[in-house]
Amino acid sequence: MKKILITGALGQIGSELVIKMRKIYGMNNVVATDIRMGDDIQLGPFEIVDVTDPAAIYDVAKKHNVDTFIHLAALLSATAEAKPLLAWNINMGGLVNALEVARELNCKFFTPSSIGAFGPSTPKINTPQNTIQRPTTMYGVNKVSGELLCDYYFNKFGVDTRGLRFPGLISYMTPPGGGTTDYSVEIFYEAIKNKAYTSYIDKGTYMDMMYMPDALNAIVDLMEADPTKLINRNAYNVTAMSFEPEQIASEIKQHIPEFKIAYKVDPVRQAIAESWPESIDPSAAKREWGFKATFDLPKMTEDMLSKLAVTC
Ligand code: VAH
Repeated sequence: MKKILITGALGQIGSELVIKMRKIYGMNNVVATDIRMGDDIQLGPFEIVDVTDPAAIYDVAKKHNVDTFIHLAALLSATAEAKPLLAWNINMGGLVNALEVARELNCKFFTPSSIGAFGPSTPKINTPQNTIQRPTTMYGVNKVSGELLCDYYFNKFGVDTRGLRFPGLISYMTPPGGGTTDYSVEIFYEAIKNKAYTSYIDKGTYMDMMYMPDALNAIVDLMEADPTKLINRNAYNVTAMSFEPEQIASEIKQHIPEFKIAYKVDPVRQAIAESWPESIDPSAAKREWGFKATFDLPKMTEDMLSKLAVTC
């Protein structure tokens, strides 16, 4: 029976992944951990863990006898750019601590990379699985380093490491925090509440995006995949759509005709967005483990607005 430990369990991905994995593998077989106490997530095993404390991670993983380690705890791009040294300590210190525990306890291991692992010199359209990676943000440096560190732990120590380069993730259950792509979530909440949104990302700025249900399925499918088929194991490009603010606004207007978008560009997050690809190529993920996204922009917009209309 799988016994899974998830760090960053109160974050945008973690809070939904805990629920999904508990439905699949059993309530008591998924141990949620974060730096602070959660609330309803405590329906199952929950532990406070500071990922920069290697003993804390080891003790919890040993106590619960986990065999699968999902490491999500990290600072996202905008926060990392504001606090680069803290980001290095958490994103890299936490990752190496988690990898060491996975090595010592022989755990299968997952951690996400990001389209942030690419930089201005990366081909922007249909970005290949293997290409130039010279990111200009601390978050990007963390993600490229993380990909290479996970490759190292696989090649040197035989740790079964796996990872995905996520695009911006959109969810109605947990608001994002500190990301550059957060506008694509905020716009839905504001559309419901105020029928208007002021975007900090400029019109015409394309970024890859994916609806959270597709992201969660991708994690489960990759972790269940046949390891002999995994060539790019730690950094699969995955995406469902690429859009710019005017396009998501136009889709929302199909449901809320009076919705209005305005712009007050944040130069820091705009510069980060412009350093990333416009659209990445997910063909390696499709070929090696059958990646498939099911939500495009119209289908996601309809689902987001209908779900938020109930919760907001
Ligand atoms: C961020 N949501 O904006 C994250 C993600 C591709 C973007 O890594 O930092």
